[in-house]
Amino acid sequence: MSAATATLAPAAFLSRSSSLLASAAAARIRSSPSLKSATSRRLSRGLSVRASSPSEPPLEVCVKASITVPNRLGDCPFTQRVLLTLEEKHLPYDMKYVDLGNKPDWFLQISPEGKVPIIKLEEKWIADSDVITKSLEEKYPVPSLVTPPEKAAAGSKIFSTFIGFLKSKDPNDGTEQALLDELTSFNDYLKDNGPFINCDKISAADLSLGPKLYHLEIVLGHYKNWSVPESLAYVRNYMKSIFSMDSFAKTRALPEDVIAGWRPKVMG
Ligand SMILES: N[C@@H](CCC(=O)N[C@@H](CS)C(=O)NCC(=O)O)C(=O)O
Repeated sequence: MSAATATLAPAAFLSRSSSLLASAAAARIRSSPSLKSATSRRLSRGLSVRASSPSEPPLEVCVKASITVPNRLGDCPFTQRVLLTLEEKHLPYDMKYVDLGNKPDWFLQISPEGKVPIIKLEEKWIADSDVITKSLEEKYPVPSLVTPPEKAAAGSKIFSTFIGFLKSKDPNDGTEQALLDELTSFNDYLKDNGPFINCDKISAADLSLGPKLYHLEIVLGHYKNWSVPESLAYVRNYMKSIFSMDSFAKTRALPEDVIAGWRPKVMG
């Protein structure tokens, strides 16, 4: 496999400092999340027990490559969801950057639909962030990221209404209002149940929604000079909290990639 790879391992496996190692075969970056997030998370969620053994090899994940910087993670919210899940479960992983504009043969052989993310679990490549995150939860149940089923739909229509508004060329077609309605309903939900979807516990639904809200903020700001209204303070605080998590900072795309990635949808 000729893809550039980046190995990321959790703090407990590595020292606090990050180091850049280059090899002739691949650019291999080892870094660690700060101890701060793991410690504060442990304090707020109780004692966490590692489900994987430190001797287990890193999990292989195919991710979208950046189109603006070589050998860097690109702008796929579904990929970030999977990486956030790995980070929050303290599982080491190896990223293989895939140029989606020119998909290599090795990738098409393991991902017949040609989509990222895909992950190798028990020698089998698994596609789709829904399936992947469920499989990770089953195989590595501790720490649990399960969202209680009755809460799992909170905020789930924001992404589709965001895309509707982004693509719209008619300011009076109701797409902005549709997005505002969904954001308002999520704001009300957070007011009663927050600060996260499952009270004070980060869970799978936040790890799915967070990257989508990150795209929303960057793309609507850039293409429509639009931002989440200040009156929706619970949503704005939610976004701020999620975007400032160490795991989020470590797995987020560059704003330039997010803007470039959505350009065809805006222009199309
Ligand atoms: N439902 C899939 C969606 C994955 C997806 O659409 N990935 C995009 C990148 S963000 C992709 O690989 N697109 C490549 C293509 O369609 O050619 C998931 O949740 O993983």
